[in-house]
Formats: sequence, structure tokens, C-alpha cells
Amino acid sequence: MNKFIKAYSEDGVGVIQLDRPEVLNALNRGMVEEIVAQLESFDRNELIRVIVLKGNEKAFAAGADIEEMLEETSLSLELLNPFAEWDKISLIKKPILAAVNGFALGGGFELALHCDLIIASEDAKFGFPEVKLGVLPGAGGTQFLTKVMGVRKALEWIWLGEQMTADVAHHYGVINRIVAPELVEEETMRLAHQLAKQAPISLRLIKEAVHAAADLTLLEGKLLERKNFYLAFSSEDQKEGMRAFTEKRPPSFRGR
Ligand code: DAK
Repeated sequence: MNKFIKAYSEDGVGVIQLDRPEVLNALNRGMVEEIVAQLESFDRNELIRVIVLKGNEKAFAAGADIEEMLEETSLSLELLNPFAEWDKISLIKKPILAAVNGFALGGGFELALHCDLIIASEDAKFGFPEVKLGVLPGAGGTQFLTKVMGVRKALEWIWLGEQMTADVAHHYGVINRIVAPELVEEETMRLAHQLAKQAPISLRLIKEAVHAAADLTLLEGKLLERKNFYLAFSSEDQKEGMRAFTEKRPPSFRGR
């Protein structure tokens, strides 16, 4: 039984709602464990094709739980290695969409950056306030933001610890879409259902190849893409997609 999240599914879309509204969805260890376990469960579930992560109207997540962090020591972190849990998010093969209303700060921003697409409200606020707490982003923030914005802009935002508006985040390619606050969930689900109709194997092979582009040389990336291209040809969905085209009907993909 989950204590810090709610999870449900809707026509092939698995939804995870962060649910600690009294602390703006501050991420404690238990909540991160529940999120990761639920992501892995959706990833294994053949009926789920796309995953949505959302918060509430005030916050996606206002960072890691500061009360909990206060108790940490270098040794407790080294021994527990809580970041290993976060690494599991990067291993999820299905598309993950973040629906962001309000604050996505610190670990909350990092959680959104672990997602493949980010849909945000006009009044969403993104940022890394860690510098004001005497630490630094630890769940990949310095790496994710730098890969998207470049060194100078990432340094400016992470050093100053200021909150970025949705417009600025959109300008730098940090988020995909901006919509009115009351439409964030609707637009995210619309996009999720649209993706859920695509060939699931294509989606996962594309996700792997596109994410790899950030780390590989052009030649290495092209070789990975090619391997995935060959792999797609052993799926029933490839036959179905191409046959449907020649028969002038919409394809019906089964993820096989
Ligand atoms: N932790 C704990 N409680 C929090 C919280 C947080 N991060 N953010 C908000 N709250 C609580 C507030 O204390 C307040 O509780 P009560 O006073 O009502 O008991 C309640 O949520 C409502 O917050 P505010 O009253 O402050 O609401 P406002 O609208 O006035 O302000 C705010 C919203 C987002 C600007 C403000 O709450 C704020 O500055 N929050 C803290 C932002 C922040 O510094 N976040 C932490 C960044 S460091 C790790 C993985 C990841 C990380 C670290 C370790 N491991 C795996 C080990 C990540 C680190 C971070 O995220």
C-alpha cells in the first residue's frame, strides 16, 4: 500500500501522483522508493504504454525533504547510497511524461528532468535552490541542466539558485509545452494517449537511441540507432504498421 503517492491507470496510461500536499510534495526517501517501484511496475505491465508523473496544482515537488536531509551525514549517504534509487528511473523503457504545476525545485526539478517530456503550466517555477542550503544538486541536476542549456547558463541558474519561469525554461528547451494551469493535466494526458497509440517497441527503441545521443559520439550513436532499427524489424508491430499502410487502414499495435 502506497503512503506517499497515488497510482492508477487509464487506457494504457499509468499515472503516478505525488501526494504529500502538506509539504508541497517534498520528496522523502519513502516517496522516492514508492515512485521508483511504481515506475518499474508500470514498465513491466504489458497493458501500460506510457507513464505520467504529476503533482498537484501548487507543486510538482518542492525538492527533497529538508527535514529528512538535515539528519544525513556523509557516512549515512555513503552507506545507504540513496541516489542508486534515482538511477533506476533512467532505466525505465517506456515514455515518461511530467505534468508540472507550481514548483519543481531541487529534487523535484531533477525528478522532472528524469522524465522524457515535460508539460508545464504558465506559472510553473523551476530551479535549484540547493546553493542556498549549502549543498548542490545531487540527483543529476548539474548534468541534466548543462546538457540542455549549456555550461554558462546552467552555471548561472545553479549558482544563483533562482526560480526559472516556464517561459525561460521553454526558451532553453528544458520543457516541451506551456499551457494554462487548469489545462496541464488534460494536455499531458492527451499527449500520453496519443503516444499510447504508437507502436510501443518503436517508442522504447527511439527513447534509448535519443537519450544515448547525449553521451555517444555521432558514429557510436548511429550504430546504436541502426541496431535498434534492425531490432524493430523482428516485431509484429513493424509488419502491422507497414501492412496497414498498404491496406489503407489505421494500424493496431500490440507491443510485440
Ligand atoms: N522540504 C520539507 N518541507 C517543505 C519543503 C521541502 N523541500 N518545501 C516546502 N515545505 C513545507 C514548508 O516547510 C511548509 O510547511 P509548514 O510550515 O506548513 O509546516 C509547507 O511545505 C508549505 O511551504 P511554504 O509555506 O514555504 O510555501 P510557500 O508557498 O510560502 O513557498 C516554496 C513555497 C517552494 C518557495 C518554499 O516552500 C521553499 O522554498 N521550499 C523549499 C525549497 C527547497 O529548498 N527545496 C530543497 C532543495 S534541495 C537526494 C536526492 C535529491 C536531493 C537531495 C538528496 N538523495 C537521494 C540523498 C535534492 C535536494 C533538494 O531538493
